[in-house]
Amino acid sequence: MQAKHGSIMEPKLQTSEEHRRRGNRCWSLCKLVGFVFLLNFFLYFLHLDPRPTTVISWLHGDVSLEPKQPRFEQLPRPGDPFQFIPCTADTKLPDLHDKNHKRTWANLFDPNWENYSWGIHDSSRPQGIFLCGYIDVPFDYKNKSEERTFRLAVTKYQVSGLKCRGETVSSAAGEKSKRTIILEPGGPGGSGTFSAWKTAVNVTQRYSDGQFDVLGWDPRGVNLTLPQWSCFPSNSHQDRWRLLVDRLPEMNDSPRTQLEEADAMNDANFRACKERAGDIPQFVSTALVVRDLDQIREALGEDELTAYVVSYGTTVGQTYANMFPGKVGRMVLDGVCDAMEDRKFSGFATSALGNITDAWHDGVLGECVAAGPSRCELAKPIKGEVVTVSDLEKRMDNLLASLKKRPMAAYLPSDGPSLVTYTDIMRSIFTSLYNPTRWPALAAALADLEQGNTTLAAQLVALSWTFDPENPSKPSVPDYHNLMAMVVCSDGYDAPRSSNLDWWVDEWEAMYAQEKIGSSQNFYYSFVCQNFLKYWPNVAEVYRGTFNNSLKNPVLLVSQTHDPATPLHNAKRLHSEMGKNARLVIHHGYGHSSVDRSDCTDAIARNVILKGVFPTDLETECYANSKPYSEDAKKEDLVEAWRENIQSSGVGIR
Ligand SMILES: *[C@@H]1O[C@H](CO)[C@@H](O)[C@H](O)[C@H]1NC(C)=O
Ligand SMILES: *[C@@H]1O[C@H](CO)[C@@H](O)[C@H](O)[C@H]1NC(C)=O
Ligand SMILES: *[C@@H]1O[C@H](CO)[C@@H](O)[C@H](O)[C@H]1NC(C)=O
Ligand SMILES: *[C@@H]1O[C@H](CO)[C@@H](O)[C@H](O)[C@H]1NC(C)=O
Ligand SMILES: *[C@@H]1O[C@H](CO)[C@@H](O)[C@H](O)[C@H]1NC(C)=O
Ligand SMILES: *[C@@H]1O[C@H](CO)[C@@H](O)[C@H](O)[C@H]1NC(C)=O
Ligand SMILES: CC(=O)N[C@H]1CO[C@H](CO)[C@@H](O)[C@@H]1O
Repeated sequence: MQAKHGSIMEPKLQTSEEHRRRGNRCWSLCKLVGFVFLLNFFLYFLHLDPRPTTVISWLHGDVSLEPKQPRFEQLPRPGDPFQFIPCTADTKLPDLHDKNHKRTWANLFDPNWENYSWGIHDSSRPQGIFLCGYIDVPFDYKNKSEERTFRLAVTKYQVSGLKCRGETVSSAAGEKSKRTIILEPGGPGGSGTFSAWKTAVNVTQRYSDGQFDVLGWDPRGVNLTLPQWSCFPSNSHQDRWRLLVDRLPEMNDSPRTQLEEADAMNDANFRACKERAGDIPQFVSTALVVRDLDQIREALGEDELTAYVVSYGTTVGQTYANMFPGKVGRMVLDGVCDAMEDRKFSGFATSALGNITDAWHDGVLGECVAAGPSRCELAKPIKGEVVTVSDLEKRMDNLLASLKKRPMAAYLPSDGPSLVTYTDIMRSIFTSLYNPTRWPALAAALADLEQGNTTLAAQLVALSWTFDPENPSKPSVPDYHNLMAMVVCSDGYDAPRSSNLDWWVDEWEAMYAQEKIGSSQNFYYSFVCQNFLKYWPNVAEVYRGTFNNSLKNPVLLVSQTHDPATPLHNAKRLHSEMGKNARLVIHHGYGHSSVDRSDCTDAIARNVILKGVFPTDLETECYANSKPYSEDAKKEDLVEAWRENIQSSGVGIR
């Protein structure tokens, strides 16, 4: 097991100009307080000593008494369970073995406000600030003799900003909001702190008119939370391993031979995790994450949970709602999983299959033809003939079949020799289905490949590697692929299964017959679990109750019609069990979760989070604001858009 610290701080969100504005606000506020104070002195003085020179010297004194810098309150506040301090580039969680961790952490407080990260400035309200903190939770809530703890990294965007020292005028500054929107970005393996940095300013505006704080945490085994581990010594080892394993079963004339190899590799992979992480993977199941979430709610001092959870986060959300029905406040579950599926051995993999094809066919190809050649490269007429969806589908089948037979050579100035393989392109297509902003790039790359130009495809594929040649010594980050496997395998640890590989070959064949784009990739997510119990037989806790408990408040389910990961029928199944304890928004749009924005969906979610008002109808239909491929884009921008999308979506099959 290795303990490595990453920096908590994201790049500054804000220009120094904006810093200064906020600084000046506090500064002028402090000046005002100081001035009133001094005015009293001044009047007092006039009585005692009317000599003007003295008065002037006191007024000069006024100026020099004023702080040269705005001075914000010292943090952490005593008794704060999260020990929140303003995040700076130096805030790193204290080591788990540090007996004086609170003092170590408090010493990281930096009085220089220019090092803080402020949110967007809005003249009508104080400027928000990013605060960093942590909370310790037990490995196992049910085993009192288990003394180990996780130290969960927490990042909060506090909309009221910070209090100035001695400030009495605006007492709301620096106070927490009435409710806090807690984020769970999914995965499993998605980083909530990262999500808070990326989305909190947007989330509080979108769902609470900027009124509620937003908090993200890194669940067990994720990103900055301690202990950290990785099954690989470095990012380059992780990439090398992926190169070895990255062959889909259909690549081999005998899928069975491919699965034999994959099974041996999964075994080797988990063996490495066991050596490096020990028994920790027994303590990362969803039920434990749910208990952690309740600790966070409790530590916030809020009676009810307010949350915006996405994808696998909805598994956490629905499990939370049924483990803590009396604590359900205002919860929005976006991109709905069906946690019941996860109790089946390959449930995690199979539920989305039908809709992956729809997303590819109706979405990437169909919307391309609808948008036309000026916006989608694949729609360019061939030999003067207008492109139809069925032509396009045939062309893509041919391209994929040809790549399956033989990869295409490529060259990138940055990497030297490159290759575009069938597996690379299948992965690129599948992951693109998650967000239509990637489709113009995908379409351009596929169109170029058809013409024999591999450059753009190679550029996009290269973005998926974790090794950074510019920064070769960059340490290994906790690898979310393995964390995801550990959570999925824990949640379904007791599902009936066969250890006979023939059973798995049949399983794969049935999936592949149903669907060609995502089935093999999804299949591998379940197949790894074949080797899980060999290394971690004692999963600490799972939730095996039903999902029909009576909740204090209903939850809002938001589910998409063309979601490649969490299909609408998941949400409908869950809704049929939850009944009046849930409301469903059927969001007509592309991509995974409501990335394809809809003002209608947003308004409903805002009513829930800001006002606690739920739709009266059990089901509501909403439509995305716009269609994919709606903007013209240059090729260079396409690569950039792809990179940004990879970085901002972070991780996750779901
Ligand atoms: C904080 O600010 C000071 C002064 O501007 C600077 O010297 C220091 O490097 C900053 N620290 C961080 C962590 O940015
Ligand atoms: C409880 O924790 C202790 C200490 O790690 C361990 O020895 C014991 O096996 C655990 N008991 C159960 C039931 O998991
Ligand atoms: C971990 O979180 C930090 C910020 O909290 C972020 O900068 C970094 O990208 C995250 N890393 C991963 C692998 O999610
Ligand atoms: C949030 O971000 C989305 C796109 O990322 C944007 O369309 C929307 O306007 C933003 N909302 C707010 C309130 O900032
Ligand atoms: C291939 O595509 C790249 C990037 O899209 C472009 O810069 C290059 O000119 C193309 N090469 C040929 C031979 O058309
Ligand atoms: C929940 O569903 C189960 C069957 O799945 C049923 O036995 C139980 O009575 C239901 N509970 C509630 C509160 O409706
Ligand atoms: C939009 C769409 O075609 N959705 C399909 C998703 O998959 C289910 C079956 O798994 C179909 O019933 C839906 O029509």
